[in-house]
Amino acid sequence: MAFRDVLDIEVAAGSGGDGSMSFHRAKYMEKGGPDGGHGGRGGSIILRAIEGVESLERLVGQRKFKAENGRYGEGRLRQGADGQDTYIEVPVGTTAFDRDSGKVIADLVRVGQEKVIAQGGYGGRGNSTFTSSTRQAPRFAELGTPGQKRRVRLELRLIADVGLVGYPNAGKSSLLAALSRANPAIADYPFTTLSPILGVVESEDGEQRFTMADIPGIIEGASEGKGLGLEFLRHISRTRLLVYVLDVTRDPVEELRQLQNELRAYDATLLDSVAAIALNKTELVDTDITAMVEDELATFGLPVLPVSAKEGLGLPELRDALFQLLPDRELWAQTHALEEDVEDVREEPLTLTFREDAPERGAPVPERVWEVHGGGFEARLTRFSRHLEDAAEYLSNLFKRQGLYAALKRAGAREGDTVEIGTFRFEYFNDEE
Ligand SMILES: Nc1nc2c(ncn2[C@@H]2O[C@H](COP(=O)(O)OP(=O)(O)OP(=O)(O)O)[C@@H](O)[C@H]2O)c(=O)[nH]1
Ligand SMILES: [Mg+2]
Repeated sequence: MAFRDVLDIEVAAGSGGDGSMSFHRAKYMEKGGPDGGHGGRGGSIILRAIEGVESLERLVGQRKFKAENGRYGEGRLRQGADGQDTYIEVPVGTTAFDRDSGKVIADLVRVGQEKVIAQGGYGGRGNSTFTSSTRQAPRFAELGTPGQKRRVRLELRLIADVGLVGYPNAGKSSLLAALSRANPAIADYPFTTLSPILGVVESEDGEQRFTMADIPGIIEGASEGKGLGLEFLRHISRTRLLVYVLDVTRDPVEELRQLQNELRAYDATLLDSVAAIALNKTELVDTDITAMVEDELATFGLPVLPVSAKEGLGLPELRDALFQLLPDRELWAQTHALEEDVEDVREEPLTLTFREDAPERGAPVPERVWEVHGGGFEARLTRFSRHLEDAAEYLSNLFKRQGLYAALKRAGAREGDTVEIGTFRFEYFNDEE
């Protein structure tokens, strides 16, 4: 199975069902009361993190996800059924971005974690809701609202505690194999590792463990696309500890300098990570050579651990050092949490625009008109677009309660002025004076 760590999908939540406009009917009864039920809620699209799927590959083939619409309400106060939610199962470590805004909308770091990425619409209320002492037979009901639609990018970042970085052939995979039960391909040609591999490293007493990620080798110029490029650095962008793996027989100081340059080009904050150096293949050189290289590497200010993945030298010391150095998960999370987009549906602020329309034929004065935008009033209207005329009185009372009349008054509206919201027009009055 190919390893896939980025996938673009489209999601559409279900619409809410419309409320019903209905009147009770019974034998021997002329006309009963309103009994239109509410529409059901639209289904949402929910991401759920599951274990053990290392790649997004499973999802390929399905790029569009839709959730069920809510059913409409019916007479006899029957409420429409809610639409079913649609779950998309993704590997732990998946981050979802809104492709249009670029914002992070979900960041799943624990198995079982769920996040709604497209909200289902609301069901409309049936006409039975809108009765009042003066309105006993409302001939209107509310429409459901549309479900949220989004273009989403899913990105998988392995959630490993420790990340191995180094030039090709430095022995990263050999180290992972020596420290864990993982079984990565190991060979003496560059770019043996083509996709990230995870292993679990246990402490000697078996009490503690951390996960370690082995990623493809990085070379000078990777930031310009040389070798396999830097894309795989995404998977170590969230590790708490970086281990630079260097081959003592090459030029470790120069290689580390170049590695850090490439990391900096990808994401400069990577260089702030807690890090250590595993100086590998030390069985191939004299101990004084290793000691000399260790001295030279001291200028980087990082702990240096001489090892031989092949011969098993220095491995217990390396492992113990990594357990010691690994930053506390909770503390780390506090400073590295991705910002989540809180999905509050922000209403546009209310604006009132005044204009004078030319007087109608025969009328003595121009018509004074107030255009209303924002404040949620237009959205409210569209929910009654089917029975706008019948709902007019209800709506103008509602808008009054919601402060529209007060705002108009402050802006200088006079009795008899026309208020215009989209295509809906009504006369302004102020019965409180
Ligand atoms: N002599 C010696 N050879 C080693 C040691 N560690 C790894 N090797 C050899 O170095 C070669 C590369 O090892 P890998 O573990 O595949 O290296 P890598 O860093 O994962 O390489 P890429 O996946 O290509 O980036 C293999 O032939 C290993 O057997 C060591 O400690 N001593
Ligand atoms: Mg490898």
